Amino acid sequence: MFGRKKRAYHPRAAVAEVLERRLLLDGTVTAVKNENLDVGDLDGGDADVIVPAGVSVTANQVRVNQLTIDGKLSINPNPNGILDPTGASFVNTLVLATNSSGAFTGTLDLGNNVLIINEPSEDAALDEYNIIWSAIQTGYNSDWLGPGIISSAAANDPTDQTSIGVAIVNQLFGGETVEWSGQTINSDDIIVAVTDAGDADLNGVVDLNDFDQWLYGYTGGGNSWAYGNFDYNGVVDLNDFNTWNL
Ligand SMILES: [Ca+2]
Ligand SMILES: [Ca+2]
Repeated sequence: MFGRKKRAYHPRAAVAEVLERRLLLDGTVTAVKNENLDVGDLDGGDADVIVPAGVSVTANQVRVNQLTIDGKLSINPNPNGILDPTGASFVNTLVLATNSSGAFTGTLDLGNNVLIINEPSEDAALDEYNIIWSAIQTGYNSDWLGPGIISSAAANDPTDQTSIGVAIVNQLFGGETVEWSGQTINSDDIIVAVTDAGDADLNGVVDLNDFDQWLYGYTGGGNSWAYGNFDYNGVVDLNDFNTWNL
């Protein structure tokens, strides 16, 4: 479940750092109401972070155990571009709040960055993947304005050539443990990446390998992003091909 190396974690330093930025740390990190609170590098180790409703927080990246969002969390744009590991966030659990109808109320803006979610098993990965898919679908259908999982980089791209891809690692790399965006990740982990529309295999470029992935989906292989479903509907079809061909 934890494919990457254990990170050094210094609780006292983290407390001082967090308090300085007007967050509270008492087992969980809870943002107080403060518009556009920028917390910089939010490397909380094993801590949990909660962004309550009505609160907006920005960070360079978020590396914590559980991340719960009812308000809005935005990852600052990474100046080195899409798929640079500098802005990579990783969590063990992501919870985007929903209302009583099941609609997402929380918003996660990935900017132009990536998110890795550690999963302990294949079943857990599938359950979480379906939720993440729904959250990105909600974001996509809002023109990336939210709620759900969105990308301000995609929203601000006048050519519509920026999107958010998602895959379980085993959809792209089989059962291998791989290095991806600077992290060692396992086959059950989930990767979410702001990348070029049509980048099925999430390597940051759109090429014939992505066409092959689309063709696999088009001929019945599956309807995930990794198999060419780039518009988050139920099917892989020529609209998705046209996205690849942008
Ligand atoms: Ca690609
Ligand atoms: Ca589609």
